[in-house]
Amino acid sequence: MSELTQPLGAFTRSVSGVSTSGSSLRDYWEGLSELTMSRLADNWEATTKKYREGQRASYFSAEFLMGRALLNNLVNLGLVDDARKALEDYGLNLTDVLDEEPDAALGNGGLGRLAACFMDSCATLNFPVVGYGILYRYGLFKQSFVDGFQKEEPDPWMENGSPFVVRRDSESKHVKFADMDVRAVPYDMPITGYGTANVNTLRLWKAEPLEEFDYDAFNSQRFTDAIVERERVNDLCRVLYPNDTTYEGKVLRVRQQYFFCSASLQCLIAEHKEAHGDIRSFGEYNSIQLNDTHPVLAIPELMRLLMDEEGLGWEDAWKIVSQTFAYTNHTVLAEALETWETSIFTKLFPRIYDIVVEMDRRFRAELAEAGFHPGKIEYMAPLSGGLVHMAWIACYASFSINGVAAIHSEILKRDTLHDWYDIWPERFNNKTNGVTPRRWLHNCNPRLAALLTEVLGDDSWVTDLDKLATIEERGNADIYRRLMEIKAENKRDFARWIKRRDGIDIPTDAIYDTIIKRLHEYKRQLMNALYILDLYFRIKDNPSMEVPPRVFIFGAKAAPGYKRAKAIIKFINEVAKLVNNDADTRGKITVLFVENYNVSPAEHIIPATDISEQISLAGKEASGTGNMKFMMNGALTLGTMDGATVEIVDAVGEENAYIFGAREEELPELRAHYNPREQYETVPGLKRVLDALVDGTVSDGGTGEFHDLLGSLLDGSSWETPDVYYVLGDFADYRATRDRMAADYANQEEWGRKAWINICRSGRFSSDRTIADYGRDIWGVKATPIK
Ligand code: 6GP
Repeated sequence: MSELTQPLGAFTRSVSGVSTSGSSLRDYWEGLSELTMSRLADNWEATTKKYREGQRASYFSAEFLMGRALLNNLVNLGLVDDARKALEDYGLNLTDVLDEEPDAALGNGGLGRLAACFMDSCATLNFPVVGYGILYRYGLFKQSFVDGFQKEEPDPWMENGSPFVVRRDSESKHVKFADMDVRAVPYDMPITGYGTANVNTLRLWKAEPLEEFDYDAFNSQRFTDAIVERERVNDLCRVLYPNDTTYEGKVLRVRQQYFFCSASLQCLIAEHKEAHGDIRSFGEYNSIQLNDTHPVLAIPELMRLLMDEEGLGWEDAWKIVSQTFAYTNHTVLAEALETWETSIFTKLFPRIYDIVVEMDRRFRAELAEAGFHPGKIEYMAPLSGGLVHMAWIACYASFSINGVAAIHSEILKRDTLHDWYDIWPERFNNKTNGVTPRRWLHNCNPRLAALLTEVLGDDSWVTDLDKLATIEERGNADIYRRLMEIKAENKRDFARWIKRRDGIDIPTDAIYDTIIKRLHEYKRQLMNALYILDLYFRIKDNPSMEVPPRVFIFGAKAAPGYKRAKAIIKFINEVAKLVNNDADTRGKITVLFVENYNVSPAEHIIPATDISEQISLAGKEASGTGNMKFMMNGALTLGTMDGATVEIVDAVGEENAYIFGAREEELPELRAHYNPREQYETVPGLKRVLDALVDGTVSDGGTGEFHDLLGSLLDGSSWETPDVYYVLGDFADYRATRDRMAADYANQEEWGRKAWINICRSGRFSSDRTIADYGRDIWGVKATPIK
């Protein structure tokens, strides 16, 4: 009997309220989760106490795409084997129980998942860093396909509470808007690290009415008024906005941003005063990292708190503010630089608006004094054209401004934030993203993890991924063969998983070629689908054509209001229907669009993948982090020179990756002479697949969406140049490179060798490296182990 059998039974009975024999899998999940929480409680408290004493950092983010917590915590606490045995004693298996956990999908994509990897690394490095965000009731929508179209449904991820969040009533704060007062209640999530006793905190705020009911209204029969008011407050945290680049529901969005920034700052100020007495030293002890512009309201809010609540003057407050904030930009897409109508500010928080006005006045004066051109000042000012420019406020107030991959940081300096770079070059720096090797290698790919541990002789790579570089030279034919065998077993696991989840059969003896990321035109999932359709036609032309069997895997959500992205989803599903059901291609090429893509599906897909598609138009993908996860798991990259893929290629060498397409620096010249109609006429295969959009080969269900897709590629419109993302321009090279890559797969030993090199050189893409860089260069924090 496992040491955990008795306590597991007790916790399960207590959550289910019945005997263990009557408990459901879900009850066991909850029981095991509660048990896990009980094991980390003391260290969590000790860590929280200890961090309050010294230099610390806070990570402000509107999104944390955490995924599941239980396995991660069991691994970190060293409890996996005990838990497995304890469950066996009740006739259950761990995998089934883990599968009961809903994903905490409190983020859209890259930026939110990055925040989650950062939390993991901060804990593992014993860094005094707390994450602050919002406890959304509904995470990113649940996606299903109905007749190939994306349908969205709410994702209530913790309707009955969650064992991994702890409500801390006593630390509630009061957040005031001009039109409502709310109570901000913190819900804390423990963040365990690997190989450490430290337990860090992610603090998520929930909005509640100050009083459950307005009793006057209630008693005077205005019952509905009381309810309405209550619901207005509850609306605040109801839903995560399902957009990662543009925003809707503006007023509510701004309200959410202010809400969590204000509550978090109040909390930091109170803690600072308790530890150090004097508010004036706040900036010396605190750094706040702004995860894109969503938390930028923290800047005027900290000014307000320092002046109105702490009694400082503008200069003193500004000095603290400019010691405190650091800003990370996550995209160069122009539509993502948030601006808000000033009317939203005056309506929600006139005092914050006043502060922004004063910030604007001072900024303009400073620049005028320094002799800047009035036109430039007008462009850069926090307030202009009736809008508040959040990114400009961030650049003005922050001591550090960083991009998330080398090429991206260069583009920021050259284009997006060029004017700021001119004035404050010393603020700019690069922090190439990373991913946690715990979740994305050790936990999701146990077979590969075991091989790495065996070859290295210990598992120190789990917290020091650079160690893998030392075993590269031990690669040999036997290792490459074992690597390919592990991949094959992972494919069989994946096939079983998708069969069980969605009832879909896929071949396992095939190349798995994957694109998983938000659906966006710049990421060019459309180019991928066009290739598949072209390959389909080529096989139809010549049914005896020798092709290695391939499974093309897609996973993507489209923002509900992003029509063209949804049209691309429908198109991919149509291509899947065509290809999967044709006798000439069945078994040779299979298209699988994994519904409701999320963190947990990624953990199954990535270890099984051979080819990592990173095919954005060069210059558009800030970094990408999926590219790193694939590399660590031995997939080879098929990609453009974009984002962090550039650095992956730098690490492994062009000969160990498949690179195609226009380079970012070539594009202006190429664009100047670009004519997509000419591509359509001359590039082999292109005319046929583009015609297929509208000639009845595939159907958009009478919506006209495929006509629009075709039009966007060939003709553009009055507001859009044709083929903005150069799909037809890069197609020929993509096709040739992808064909070559598939052919190369036949040489398994050589493929295994390349995969090995990719794995062994993935060290610099560990988020431990990234966080060590942030800690040293920006936050000035040190490892603070409690033991
Ligand atoms: C994403 C970027 O698109 C992606 O390239 C990057 O890897 C990721 O951030 C993490 O840095 N951006 C977002 O998710 C976003 O919402 C506003 O940008």
